[in-house]
Amino acid sequence: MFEHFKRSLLVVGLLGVMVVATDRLWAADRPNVLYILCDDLRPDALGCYGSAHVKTPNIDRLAGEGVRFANAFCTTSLCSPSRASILSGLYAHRHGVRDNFTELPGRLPHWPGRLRESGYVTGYVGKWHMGEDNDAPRPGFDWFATHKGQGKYFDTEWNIQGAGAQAIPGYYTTVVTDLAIDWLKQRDRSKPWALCMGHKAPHSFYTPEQKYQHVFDEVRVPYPASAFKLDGKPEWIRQRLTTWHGIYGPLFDWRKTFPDTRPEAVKDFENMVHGYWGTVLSVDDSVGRMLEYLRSTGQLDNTLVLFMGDNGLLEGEHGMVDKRTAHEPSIRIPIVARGPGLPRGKVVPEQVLTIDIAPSVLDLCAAAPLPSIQGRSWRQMVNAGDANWRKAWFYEYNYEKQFPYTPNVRAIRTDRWKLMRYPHGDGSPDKHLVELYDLQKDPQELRNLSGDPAYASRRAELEQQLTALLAAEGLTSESDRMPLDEGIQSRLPDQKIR
Ligand SMILES: [Ca+2]
Repeated sequence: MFEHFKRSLLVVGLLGVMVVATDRLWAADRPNVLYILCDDLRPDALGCYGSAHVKTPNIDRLAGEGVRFANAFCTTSLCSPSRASILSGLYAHRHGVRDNFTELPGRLPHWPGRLRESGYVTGYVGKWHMGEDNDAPRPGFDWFATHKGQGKYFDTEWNIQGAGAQAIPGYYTTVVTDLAIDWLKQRDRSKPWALCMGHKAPHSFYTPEQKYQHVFDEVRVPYPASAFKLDGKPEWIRQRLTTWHGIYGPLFDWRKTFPDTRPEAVKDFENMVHGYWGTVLSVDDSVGRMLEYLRSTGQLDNTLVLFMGDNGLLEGEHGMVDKRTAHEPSIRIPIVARGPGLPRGKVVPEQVLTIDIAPSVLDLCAAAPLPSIQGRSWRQMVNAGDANWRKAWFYEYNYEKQFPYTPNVRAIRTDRWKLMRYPHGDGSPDKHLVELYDLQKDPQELRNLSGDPAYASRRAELEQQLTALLAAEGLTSESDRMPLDEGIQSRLPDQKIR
């Protein structure tokens, strides 16, 4: 009897060693992955990126204990195309999601799917936003919880694992966090996990939680100076001022009577920005809850936590709201990462892109890379530097008939310069003025140098470099297809796609 008990103890002991060994294996080169995606989050709405007003202690802590990318960009500043780029490592012209109504192709390889093939259990919870009317589970995930379209800040109808839409009462950011933690509690514990959280916040229409509705009441928010410095800029920027995407327009419904160019109408703009900031406070609470869950379950240090936004957002700069253009506020995104394989407390100045996320995550998790993608892993660059890291890249956006407020855009951004072209779409010469900025001397893009003879050779050089970058990806004036630019229109977008 006693011998049997001793043998049992030995077996239990051995099992214990095996479990510990498996845990150690994950900790060494198979970290868990918590990926947190925000919608339309400007870096400067976070404390760690310099916000004077929005307090985000949890996201700041993540940055302080990990890596903060100071120059991170999206390759197309539009929700669905950018989300598809983050997942696949491809530009929009390759993955094919060119507007907000196109489904991610089911057979397109993406990084969570590749992690699943390499032995991870994978989950997705939150806003997916590729394929507007589809809330069904997508390929590559063991567990999938989403909703149709944009979701709502309150009482969204969730479809969990394809069980059918059912409203869950409460604030979106809180509910998505509850669902995420519930899944982590009941997941398959025999494997490392990768969980993607898609926040709705801080996407318009900006509705903060009740407790954060009045936090910024005393903060005055004027239109930015660049809104009044439009001399030397293309005419379409002036035409945009009074549209759905201009500062004198409806401001996503914050302004009831429009266009309104009166100085006192800035109050509507201020209210809009206050609302936007308020939604970010709840995101920070969510990050805090997730980090505390990981810490309290002993998983914080073997989990790669990656926090980012899908695209930038114009908040009055150049008289614009929304995104889509290649101006700095439209293309800048926050990326903060913490975990195994990454330094602590480092700020990375190199230019990194949405398309780098897939190869970087797979690299950090020792999973096989995705074939023939366009992004690059920054793991080595972040840790040891990389003299060959990119110094220039191109940006692409295609004119949308449903949102006729931005022309076709092909732009190049180097470490110092930016040149934006607005192709007409039929191969004929560009009809809009080119924009050229010296980002070192003029980071706010106030002075368009494209017509200045002193910069003629710089302009020619950047135009050639842009053509070469596009050609390297197979995009020539014949093969780079885009819609015909039908000009800036004053009509509002259809009610159901706002
Ligand atoms: Ca977005």
